[in-house]
Amino acid sequence: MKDMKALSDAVIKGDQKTAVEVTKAAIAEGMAPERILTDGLIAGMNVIGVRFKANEVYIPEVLISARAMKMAMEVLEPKLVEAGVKPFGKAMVGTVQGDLHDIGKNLVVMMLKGAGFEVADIGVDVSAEKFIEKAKECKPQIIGLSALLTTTMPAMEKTIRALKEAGIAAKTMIGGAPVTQTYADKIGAGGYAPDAASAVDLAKSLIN
Ligand code: B12
Repeated sequence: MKDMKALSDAVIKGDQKTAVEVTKAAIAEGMAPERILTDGLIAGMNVIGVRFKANEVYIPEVLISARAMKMAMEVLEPKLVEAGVKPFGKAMVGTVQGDLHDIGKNLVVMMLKGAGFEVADIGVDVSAEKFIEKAKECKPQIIGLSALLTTTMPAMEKTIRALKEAGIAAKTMIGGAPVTQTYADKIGAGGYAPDAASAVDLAKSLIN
């Protein structure tokens, strides 16, 4: 049986080729897709999340690891669907209206996927109306809002208010360089996280 440590190590190192090869070999050997996902891919991304929070690795390493995970997921995903494996939770993430910054938002999306969430990335410059429309379509448990400009922070408040008024039951979480816990409390967001790894912990705590 393929050793899942080899897969998690490949994700940690960002070694796409090995990650894909080990995933294919494990599937060929009949290993349960859920085990490949949990003990291999998610385990590797968890390590990256912990190191990122501790400033032991930086954005480029996270992106490279996420890319290796993504390539292996392309091989594994049909098997997970066949096996009826349910995602850990459903999230939707977007950058609010007027704001085009997406590097941080993309990292949050990648880390959530790495933690086993099914994630709808609804892009940048997303109006409150579009958040509502997409939430009705995707039915997420968690909605993440990102803003990098002080001038677009009020769009977070507007969006959260509009989501509540539209009866969307999902929990909201916000983030981005100018955002704080105090601001999250002020606008009635479900939570705030300072980085992508903490966003995963927050999303998990919000759905539990
Ligand atoms: C890259 C960048 C750009 C790129 C964006 C490219 C892209 N595809 O994203 C470009 C060149 C397009 C750009 C444009 C502008 N920018 Co700019 N930009 C930056 C810069 C240098 C880096 C931002 C970044 O990507 N950081 C790295 C990521 C990983 O960090 P992050 O976004 O904070 O995300 C982390 C956390 O915040 C958190 N997080 C993020 N989102 C979320 C969401 C959730 C739900 C959660 C839980 C967590 C979370 O997790 C992430 C990962 O750990 C910053 C300066 C800086 N050092 O922050 C300025 C900065 C944000 N920009 C600024 C400005 C002013 C602009 C412009 C107005 C410039 C202009 N005059 O045209 C335009 C605005 C365009 C627009 N309408 O959005 C200012 C904002 C000042 C302010 N106080 O509002 C900054 C701070 C630069 C400065 N010092 O003046 N920018």
